[in-house]
Amino acid sequence: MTIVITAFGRSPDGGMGLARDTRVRWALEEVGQPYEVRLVSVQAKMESEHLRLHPFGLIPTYEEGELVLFETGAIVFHIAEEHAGLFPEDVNARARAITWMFAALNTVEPPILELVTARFVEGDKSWTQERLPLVKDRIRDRPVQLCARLGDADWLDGAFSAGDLMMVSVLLRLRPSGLLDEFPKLAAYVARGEARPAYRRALAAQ
Ligand SMILES: N[C@@H](CCC(=O)N[C@@H](CS)C(=O)NCC(=O)O)C(=O)O
Repeated sequence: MTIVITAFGRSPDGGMGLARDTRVRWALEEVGQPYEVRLVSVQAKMESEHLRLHPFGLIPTYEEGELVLFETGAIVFHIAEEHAGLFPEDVNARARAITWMFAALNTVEPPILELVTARFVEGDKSWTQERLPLVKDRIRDRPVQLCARLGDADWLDGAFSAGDLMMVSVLLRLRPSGLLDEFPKLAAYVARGEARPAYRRALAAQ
């Protein structure tokens, strides 16, 4: 069954792989599933045709026959459940991989998104320069803790999993601010993710 995802025709980051369709493309590449892409514009995503797929008018969406999904966490979870390669076979290891997916999306990503908002949405406000250092300090706690957990390992819990795919995708959003490079161990972890052939194919397609 053909898999169709949506993405922006013109990505706001100019192709740095930060738009969230990259996560989905990466997951599909890791498990070797071909897919098609339907490009949507910023206007079209708020029209009824797209809102039928995504109630909040965002990208990406995922269609596979009758199944329509939104939210990258749910989409990558589904891909990992359906195809070998992103979840370990051991039940406990699989549960831990899912835990890392949630940690990436619920614990690590929110303060990073706050920085994106502070820089790009509120960047012209008089109080932004005063606020930015506070926002950055709130972000730093998580990378420090992640570095401690990662230690000298390549991946968060044994072999590469959907947990790493999501964590690397989230951490990539730190790079434009220079914050990622403050944590060489984490920067190396992200670089290992980016070096994976599946990621390179996903980025090239995006
Ligand atoms: N939590 C959602 C977030 C989706 C999201 O914010 N997508 C962005 C593109 S990366 C978007 O559509 N932005 C357009 C907008 O905010 O209007 C997910 O992980 O899928």
